Amino acid sequence: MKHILYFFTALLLHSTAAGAPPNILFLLADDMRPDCIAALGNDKIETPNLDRLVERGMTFTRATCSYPICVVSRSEMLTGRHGWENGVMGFRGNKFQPDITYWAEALRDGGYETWHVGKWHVSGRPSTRGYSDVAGLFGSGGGSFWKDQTDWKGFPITGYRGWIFQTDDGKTKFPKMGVGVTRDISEKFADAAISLIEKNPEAPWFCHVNFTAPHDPLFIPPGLEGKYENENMPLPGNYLSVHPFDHGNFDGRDEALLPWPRTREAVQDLLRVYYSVVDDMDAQIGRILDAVEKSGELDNTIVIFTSDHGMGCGSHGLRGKQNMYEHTINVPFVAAGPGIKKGARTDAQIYLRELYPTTCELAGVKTPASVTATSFAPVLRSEAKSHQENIYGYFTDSQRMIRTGDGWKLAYYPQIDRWQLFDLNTDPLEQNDLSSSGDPAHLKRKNALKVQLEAWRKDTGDPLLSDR
Ligand SMILES: [Ca+2]
Repeated sequence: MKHILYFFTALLLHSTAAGAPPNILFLLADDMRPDCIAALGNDKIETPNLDRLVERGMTFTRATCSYPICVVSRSEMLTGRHGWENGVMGFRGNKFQPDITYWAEALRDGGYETWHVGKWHVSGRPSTRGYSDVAGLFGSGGGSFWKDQTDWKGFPITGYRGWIFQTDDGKTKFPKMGVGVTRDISEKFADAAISLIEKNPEAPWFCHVNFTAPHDPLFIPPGLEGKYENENMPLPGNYLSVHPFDHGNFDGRDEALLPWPRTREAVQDLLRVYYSVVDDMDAQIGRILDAVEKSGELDNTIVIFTSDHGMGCGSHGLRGKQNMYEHTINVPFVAAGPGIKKGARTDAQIYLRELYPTTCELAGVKTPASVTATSFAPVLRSEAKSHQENIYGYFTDSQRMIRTGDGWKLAYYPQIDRWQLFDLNTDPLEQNDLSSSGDPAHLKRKNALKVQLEAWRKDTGDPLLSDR
């Protein structure tokens, strides 16, 4: 029956698409900086499986998350809408607006099997957001099984407290698989993804795998003890012990994970464990890719690897996300598969929420009317070199940002009326704020970007403007 249904759906929706619709394997890291893939220039970390993906596909060096916390970034991806448009904005509202067609719903309605694996961090359940099957679902609700835990350095855990593996309806919990993040959790997510891929259905599939790595709490994964040493961990080029001003999150949860000031030793020790967790996730991604290959579907599968946002890890004196700097607003982003050029790099500016219409286009599935994001499939097909002229970022009421295609960035901190202007072409690490340099050319640039940022905020309905 399933195949008959698929046949008719396929006739309706794929009649103009060339060849069989591709499977889509979406691998999402959690809080991973964009500079943690060996093949992209980090010789202190080992990521052989992501390296192979880089060789097989296209790397985006300016893929961005728009809003650097988990829930908002993921909600943008699932809806193909900006947070101010979908209702989940991390402040002043965290409820999806009605009449939204979700990413997996669109693909399911287009004839796809839609699978969810791993962390569930948005409202509803996978089955109410369009996923036809789940495995290794990890979500909140295990409080009664929770026992106090500390991370690798003995710090009491604040992230994923009482999260637990469970069924889609949340009624059955699996405490034996661990409560909260465990040392081998990436392996469990990979096991679950493999169990779905091995079903090898006739219909094309969309497999959405949400890892928790390398989000805190951090522990050295099994088998990696001693692999990374503190003294070999280079400090980020823009390391500072303290951020020069309160960017609006000094008292946030993430920033409490590392004492102020951030010492060199503490940052090195953090990176040692953070790299270990990325290394382990890479190995688990390798296992998932092996399973796709074994199923005979690798050549017809689009593999996308990215993260929901980046992370401070000592850059600019910040431990956490919740900032507009490149290490955090940017994400690692690699896509490989049919029609995508091998070993390609692009600096085209894209948003994570654009994955939704992009995958619909690649799958030959109609993009629903509720989606406002734009497909960057032309870039993936090497038909276009650029995409978004400007990228805009936001965080609560405290940060707004514009980054232009020619490499200028203006950040605004409304609560303290402070500006930062960076020329990313000459200052990619954002160490030289030009906003009050006294150079008339910089002032002219700043004013031009201010006008564009203000216009964007007005057009998209920045809730902060309604306070005026
Ligand atoms: Ca995250």
